[in-house]
Amino acid sequence: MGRPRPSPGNSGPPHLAVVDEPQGSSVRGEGDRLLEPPELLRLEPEAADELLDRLIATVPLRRPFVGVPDAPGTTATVFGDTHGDWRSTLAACTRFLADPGRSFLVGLGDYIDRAPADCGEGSVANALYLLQLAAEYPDRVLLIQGNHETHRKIPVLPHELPEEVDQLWGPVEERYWRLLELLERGPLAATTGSGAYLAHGGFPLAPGDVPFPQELLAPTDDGLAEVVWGEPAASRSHRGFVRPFTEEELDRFRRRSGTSVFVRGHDPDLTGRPIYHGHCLTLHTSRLYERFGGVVVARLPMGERVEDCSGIQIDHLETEGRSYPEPGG
Ligand SMILES: [Mn+2]
Repeated sequence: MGRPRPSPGNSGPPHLAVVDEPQGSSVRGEGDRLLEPPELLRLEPEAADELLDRLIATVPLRRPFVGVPDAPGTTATVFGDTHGDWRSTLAACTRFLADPGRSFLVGLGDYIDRAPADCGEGSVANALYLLQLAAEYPDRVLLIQGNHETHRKIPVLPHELPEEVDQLWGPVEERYWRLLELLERGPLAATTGSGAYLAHGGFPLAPGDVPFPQELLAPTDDGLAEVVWGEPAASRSHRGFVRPFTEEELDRFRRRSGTSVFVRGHDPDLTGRPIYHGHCLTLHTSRLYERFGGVVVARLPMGERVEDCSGIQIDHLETEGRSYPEPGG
């Protein structure tokens, strides 16, 4: 355990605030350890407040766009929407934790809301578990925001996080706001030196003359919506909130961003199915949607260049097709 890092502060909207660059130090104090989801669900209100205090002091505040440089010999475990299914999150994180020095963990957003019954207040447990990892491994873990994390900017339904917080620790609204603020510290999008663009839904459709990556570092309201709510025209689950992107638009975005493949979440019906000639891959990592394509994560090379989805391995997690006893039951 090292010296605790200074708080990134909260003087403005997280997306606009100055980033606290990761320093790589361990952030837990003496006796602190990674709390597993079942333990998180048993925390007393005071202990929950202490954990939130610690996370607020230590979870890195990212810029809206993060470029992860080449990291030869490493891979990233990339997971899609977990929606409170912390049992699947644990299975994904186990792969990362097996060798954190030579791997990365990237979440594509939507960590909360719609939790399975066998996960209890799963949004809270899932979020707090992942945030602990983001604090512990600041140079290895990225929690990209989905359209459920940007609820304050663009309201989403269902949004069950506030009720879950009340259910666990009583009606103290402050805890919900603190937890949501922590989830807002993740970037909206990232690229890897190996050629992947990572975001929850899409990319800015009309950046005009704004050069990459400025379109993501300071997104317009439309650009933000297109990144977190974006969907390909090839998806059957059109929410219609933003105009779906075409293959030609993705090709243009790939050229201007210097990336070759887009890895995203958001649309269950496309789970594990490459589209647009192998240049767009959608992941879901929740049992809620497993009927569409399973509970999957991707192994993304972080060193050698990936030209399309054929360079990315898709793994089905052991939670697929399973149900578990309800926690505390
Ligand atoms: Mn989504």
